[in-house]
Amino acid sequence: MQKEWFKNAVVYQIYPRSFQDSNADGIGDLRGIQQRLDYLVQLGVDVIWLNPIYQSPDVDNGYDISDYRKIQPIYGTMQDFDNLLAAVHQHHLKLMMDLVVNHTSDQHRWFLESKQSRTNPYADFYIWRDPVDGHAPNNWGSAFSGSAWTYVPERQQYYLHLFAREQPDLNWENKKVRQHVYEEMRFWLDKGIDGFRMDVINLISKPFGLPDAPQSSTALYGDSFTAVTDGPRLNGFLQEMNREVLAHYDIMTVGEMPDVTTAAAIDYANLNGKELDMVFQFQHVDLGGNSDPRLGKWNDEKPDLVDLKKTLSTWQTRLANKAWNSLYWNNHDQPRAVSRFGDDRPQYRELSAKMIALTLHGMQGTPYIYAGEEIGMTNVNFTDISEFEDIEAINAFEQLVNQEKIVDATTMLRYLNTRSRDHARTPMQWSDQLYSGFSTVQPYFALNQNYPEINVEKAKQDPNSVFYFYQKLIELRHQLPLLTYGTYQLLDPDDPQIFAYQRQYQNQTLFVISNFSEQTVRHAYSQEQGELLIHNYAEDLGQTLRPYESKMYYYQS
Ligand code: TEU
Ligand code: CA
Repeated sequence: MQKEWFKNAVVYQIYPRSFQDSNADGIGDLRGIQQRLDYLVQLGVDVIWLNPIYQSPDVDNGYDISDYRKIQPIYGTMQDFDNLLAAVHQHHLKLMMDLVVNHTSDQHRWFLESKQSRTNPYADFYIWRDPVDGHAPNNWGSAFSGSAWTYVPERQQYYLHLFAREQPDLNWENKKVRQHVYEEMRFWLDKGIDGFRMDVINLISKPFGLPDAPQSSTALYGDSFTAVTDGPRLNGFLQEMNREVLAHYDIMTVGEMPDVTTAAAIDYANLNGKELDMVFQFQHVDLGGNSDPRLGKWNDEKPDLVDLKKTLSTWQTRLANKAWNSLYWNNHDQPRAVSRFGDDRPQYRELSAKMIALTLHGMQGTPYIYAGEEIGMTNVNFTDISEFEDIEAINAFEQLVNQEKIVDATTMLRYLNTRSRDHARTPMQWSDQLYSGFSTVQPYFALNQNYPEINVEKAKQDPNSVFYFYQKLIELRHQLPLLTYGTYQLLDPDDPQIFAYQRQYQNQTLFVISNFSEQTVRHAYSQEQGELLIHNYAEDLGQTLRPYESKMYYYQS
């Protein structure tokens, strides 16, 4: 019997270092998470996804793992982990861990040995190539700026790193690498965890021959993601991983896949259960761009609503009955949902946070809530590059402003204030106490200074808060099979202000109608016999939608 529980589950993503500090060192930890499980039960979520908590030099906040079987000491001990897992299960929750196996840390013992010579047992665990004309083997660039190749004199060769030089890519063509990875996975699965989120898993199969990537005339390097995404052996690797590991456990899997298309996702998240349960696609979060390709994701544009409607609807309709969608607005790599897709000005923040929540949670797929999204936490307004903590932002500023001089500092700060990952890493806002109840000492990273107004304690005292709206949406997903199994049809695709769609299942129909604008608009979707299930204003005026108003009607014929 094909497991189905992931189709009804709602996932809550916790960025451990920013969630709850329990030992007054200003850094979130495992015991802190355990203290907050009752809160998650009250919200109503089913699964917790933890970003990496393994031993790491923290070059990329834990996405550079130096030992897959040790807990990063700042988060606690393996006993703390075992206690947390037991407590999660006692609260009838599930725990999904982050699997980072496209690369390791350069401090991992496999790499420390691999780089010593061309003949040691780990020599072929990474992607080593001879120089070409004294230079890097091809034109690939790193996602964190600079070349994707670093030279090691001991071997007189370069090694590949699609991310930081401290994150060498594993050689998945080597069967020993795959077997070692499967062993690390079994170590955690045998402890009883309930699934894996798989980091950039569609990058693990590199194109044969490592050919040059497409390179715009003005860019310093080629776009390695374009060259590497969905490589020739990816299906084979995922099917082998499924046969050898995943299929032996009742778990949930989600593959993070930058640049993945619907066609590829239908393969990787196929309902036949032979690969992964679902993928994280990026097409909606990558909307908005600029004329200069050298700037990549850095711009200050809001996504266009018509583009957003078409992108999300395409994923709904093309995967229907073939594969399963994940549903998300943000995560630890994205700016805060209400700032990016809503309107975080005080007069509209809560309304638009509820509106975007309803819009997403009415769709087919597994919803993911990023810690703080459920109380409408917002982006910060950083004023200087020294306030940023993330390697991606710091390196991009250095390369684009100081080295290539493509953009001035003020403009780049505006772009970073729109898209930087740092916005997702400010500590969780629990109360209006000093340090927002996150810690009793200065947190490792800046708190958003609006925490006295935006925090869990305040949200719990307001029946119309974003928190209770999320709680109701989660409850509806658990109650209405239509939300899980219903068909999806976008309505009025070209309307520039309203996002409206219809779900149908047996004799039931659901309408979701959201006004993404600050104008009052009229709509004509409601029918007399419809029941208003959830609504982000106090009262329903029927045929009009006030600024950022959203409603969900339910009909049984
Ligand atoms: O992210 C991969 C990824 O594509 C994002 O980093 C993307 O490049 C950008 O940040 C968002 O547009 C995963 C992890 O989620 C991220 O935190 C890690 O930094 C990265 O892989 C390397 O492990
Ligand atoms: Ca701590």
